Amino acid sequence: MKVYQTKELRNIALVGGAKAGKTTIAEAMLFEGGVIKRRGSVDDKNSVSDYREIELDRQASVSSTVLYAEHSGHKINIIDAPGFDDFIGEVIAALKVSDTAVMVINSQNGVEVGTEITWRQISRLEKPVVFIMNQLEHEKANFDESLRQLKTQFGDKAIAAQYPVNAGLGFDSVVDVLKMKLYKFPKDGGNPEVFDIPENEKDKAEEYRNAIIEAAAESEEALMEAFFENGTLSDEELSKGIRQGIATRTMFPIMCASGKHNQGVSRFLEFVTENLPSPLEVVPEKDINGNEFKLDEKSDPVAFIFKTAVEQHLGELSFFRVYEGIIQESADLVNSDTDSKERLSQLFVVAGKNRQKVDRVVPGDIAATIKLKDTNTNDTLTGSKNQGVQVSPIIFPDPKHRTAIKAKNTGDEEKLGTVLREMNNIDPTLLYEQSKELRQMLLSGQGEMHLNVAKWALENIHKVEIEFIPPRIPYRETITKPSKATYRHKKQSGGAGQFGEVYMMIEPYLEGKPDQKEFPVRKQEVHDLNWGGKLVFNNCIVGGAIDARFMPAILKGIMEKMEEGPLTGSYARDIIVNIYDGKMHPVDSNEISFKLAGRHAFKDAFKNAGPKIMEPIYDVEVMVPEEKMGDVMTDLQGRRAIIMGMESEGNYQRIRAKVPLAEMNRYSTSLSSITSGRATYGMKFAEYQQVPMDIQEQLLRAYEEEQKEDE
Ligand SMILES: Nc1nc2c(ncn2[C@@H]2O[C@H](COP(=O)(O)OP(=O)(O)O)[C@@H](O)[C@H]2O)c(=O)[nH]1
Ligand SMILES: [Mg+2]
Repeated sequence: MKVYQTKELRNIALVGGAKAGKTTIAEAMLFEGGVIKRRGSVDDKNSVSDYREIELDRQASVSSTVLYAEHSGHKINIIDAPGFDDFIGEVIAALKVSDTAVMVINSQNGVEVGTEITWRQISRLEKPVVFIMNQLEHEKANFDESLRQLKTQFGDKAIAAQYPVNAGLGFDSVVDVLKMKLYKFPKDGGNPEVFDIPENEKDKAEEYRNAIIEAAAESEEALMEAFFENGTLSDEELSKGIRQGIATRTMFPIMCASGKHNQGVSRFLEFVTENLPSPLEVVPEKDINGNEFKLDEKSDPVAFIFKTAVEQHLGELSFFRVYEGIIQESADLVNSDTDSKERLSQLFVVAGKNRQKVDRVVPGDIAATIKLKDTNTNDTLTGSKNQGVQVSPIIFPDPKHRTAIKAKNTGDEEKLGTVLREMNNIDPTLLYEQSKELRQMLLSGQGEMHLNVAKWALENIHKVEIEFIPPRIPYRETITKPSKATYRHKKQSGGAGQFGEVYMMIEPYLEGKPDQKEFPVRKQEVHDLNWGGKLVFNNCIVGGAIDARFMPAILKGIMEKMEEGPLTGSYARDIIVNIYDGKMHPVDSNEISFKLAGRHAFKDAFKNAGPKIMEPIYDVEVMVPEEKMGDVMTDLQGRRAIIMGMESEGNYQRIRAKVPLAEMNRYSTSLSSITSGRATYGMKFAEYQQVPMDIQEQLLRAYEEEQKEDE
């Protein structure tokens, strides 16, 4: 393959709602761009992009696919991203290394949930945008309404560069107001015939052209002046203005297509090469210290891994974009994140499962390599002079959906852990953790579909049968008032006996609370508990009633009970223990005896100290379309939420609430059904709070049942 220079590259991400036709358009681009000889389709399960088994099964993209096309001396790198919100991590990674987001709109539906969700990510990353209005040959295609929705949602920066003359059944022509020509597409795609604009379309074409000229003029002072002077722009000025306007996000041009019939796609490729910014013309990427990358070929190499995939018969494939220097085949680089040395023994340009070897990759280009030892997504590889430089990382979203997961066959448990670790390397938004506290393995991701896809892969690819079960809630136990207890451990059977007796007073721990006065504290230990909160252990013994050497054993006994709280077996926290008296036996007293005495005294004292169960409360933030706000609020209130605030943001309301974790099980699923998938949310641990009395009763009963079953 020809080696292209940086200025001959275009990096685009195909994004937008599910089923808009991104993968279909990608296929047509590859066909028009000379990469494939035969155009496959999603429906026939033979597209280049949706080739993974799971994608054939679901007939939808679940991860992004890196592709390319060649067109009039340019290489266009295309990342076809999935549309469902569950796979937003893939979208974010694709946008990160792309210079322009190509947002595909289904002209039957206009702005959809997926459009809005993707838009938020594009805006956050401040990426240039162009739209493709797709499916224009569909009988329900409605260009004008879709255009109106784009303008309402994204402002007048969304501006038509083409419009269809005959959208709907029989669609075959568009007026292109950049070229001021009519393009007529053959029934099944290929090169269009180009005509002068017919008389009856002239006024409309002029109107659209003037609008886009005006928008282009706004991208630069000099163009604005030329526009005021001449009332228009020359073709050359217009072309420059559009490139700049796109690069600086002062305009979002709209192009037309029917991906399915390969209509409009070759013209779109031409538009990409002529009007989209090259990697040199967009806001430069930065390292973590804010230094900009210059895409200089002579510089020491810097490459960023934005995606990792496992390919059959090949192993791990690492996709990277180059930000400085030229990467040669067999380059020896260093991973800035792990300091590991890596050799890039082979370099590939990739189109789905097809790969072609190349021997160098220039700045701005995207390629892949295999067999890296210790490099994952979000790592930077550099030459020795740039060692330590890190490209600012992709910020993946926090998990939104969590479940406990269990291997159906206990023998598979270890394998499950290994496989999940591999899966996390490939998909950083899929997280798992072995929770010691909950005695469960937890799997979290972006939504139910995301986790179901993971389940599919576990069962069908890795052959581990699994089951999803509700995660336990990490309750905490504490006390609300002081209480005393004594316990004598005594055992005399045969040989050496056991004896230990402990007098204990416990009280709630509160920050800054002075010591109790009843028993002067002689020695104090403050323990920060691993699970949050404190245990203060006061030795108040006078006259040597218990030897100091037994105190650690007493503490150990208490700690054991703190780890498995008396109420529900959850961790206990925020307690002060005062050991104020006791008894020893000259022969029979030993550590074991005092440990047991400490443990039992603590348990008894705890039960009379107004014990309370505390539950984790999360800060939840929901972004919901205005008209669904009421329904979402009602649902939240049913979940014991306390609403903390509401702010409007465009057509959306941002609701902030504090909600008990116990009430958030499967929230993503129900929010999605309440709002037809139009809302998003995030949640973060906030604090522990006491559970209401009735719920405490339920939990106590449930624990009792569980204990009985275990016996
Ligand atoms: N009528 C019509 N259907 C299309 C068009 N483009 C895609 N489709 C169909 O829409 C469905 C989803 O297409 P796909 O490319 O997988 O969409 P993606 O989810 O955006 O990647 C498939 O059944 C396609 O055949 C189009 O231009 N016209
Ligand atoms: Mg797709």
